[in-house]
Amino acid sequence: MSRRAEQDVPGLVERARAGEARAVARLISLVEDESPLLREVMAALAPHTGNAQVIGITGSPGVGKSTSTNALVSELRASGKRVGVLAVDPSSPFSGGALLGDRVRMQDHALDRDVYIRSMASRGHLGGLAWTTPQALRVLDAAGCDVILVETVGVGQSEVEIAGLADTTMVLLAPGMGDGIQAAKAGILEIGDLYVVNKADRDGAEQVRRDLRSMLALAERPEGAWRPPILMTVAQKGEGLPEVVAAIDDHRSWLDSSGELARRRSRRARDEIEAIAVTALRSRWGDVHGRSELDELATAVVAGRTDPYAAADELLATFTD
Ligand SMILES: Nc1nc2c(ncn2[C@@H]2O[C@H](COP(=O)(O)OP(=O)(O)OP(=O)(O)O)[C@@H](O)[C@H]2O)c(=O)[nH]1
Ligand SMILES: [Mg+2]
Repeated sequence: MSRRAEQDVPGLVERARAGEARAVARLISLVEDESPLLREVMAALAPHTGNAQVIGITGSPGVGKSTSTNALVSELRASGKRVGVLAVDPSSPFSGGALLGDRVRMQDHALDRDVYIRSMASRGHLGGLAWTTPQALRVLDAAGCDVILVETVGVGQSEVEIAGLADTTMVLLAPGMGDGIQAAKAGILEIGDLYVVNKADRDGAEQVRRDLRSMLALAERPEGAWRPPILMTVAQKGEGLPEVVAAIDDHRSWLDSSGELARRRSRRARDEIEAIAVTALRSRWGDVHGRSELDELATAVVAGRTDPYAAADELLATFTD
């Protein structure tokens, strides 16, 4: 793509909407690079978003997220859906390569025009997925993806974040990963809309399912609340995947009928606005002549010349000037 074509935002958006993979790739690169063009990109994309169903897939390293994603893509393609896949690595500062999905590449779908696969780092100036992922989702959504699968490894806060980004969050577990009892600790019991025990061909899968079922049973759920199902799969062989797709569809119907879809999406938009606003604030407080306003105020607080409340007021006042 010529330099000029790379900068031509309306042209790029038009080509991305027509399903041109290179234009989609370029737009996502602009997101990753936090390009100054992003503002224009997001404005051009906005009228074309809101159609894609976003499915988060999370779980410990090696449980089979990429294998399951690959198998899910096959199922979804069989029903004629256009699919986007984002593999987000919240910890890596690198981008563009195969990060997650290293062990299993999704080569089955490499030549399919209606599947768009991308690995992405989340440098996260605000940490984790907050900044880049929602914008990459917008690109794929506007590019006409019916479903977007977001694979992210469940470490630290990231599984909680993915729950904020997705319409449906699928938590994967597998036997032999110490997942059974760990699940409670990792906080995954609150975030799953569906639970999948993968590697059902291995010993211990049934035990993981039983443990999970008894832990989920302890959660109090109000009348009419969604009750997360537990499914068993052998992702390598595609076994159990049609049932997973059916459960995703059931969850989608519940999201629509309960009004939860609208609530989740508006919460997501709120988080996104907040992330952008906070980033803008932070950049205003950034270093000016080697020392930031914030540093000056911190020094004053430490020295007892002012207190943190007054300092915060002073910081905010720099915006209304
Ligand atoms: N026995 C068995 N092995 C599986 C199954 N699904 C995946 N695997 C294997 O488990 C390993 C890890 O699979 P991945 O799909 O790469 O797992 P992942 O969760 O994406 O891994 P990371 O991205 O590194 O966190 C691979 O060697 C897979 O072939 C399954 O159903 N049964
Ligand atoms: Mg993977």
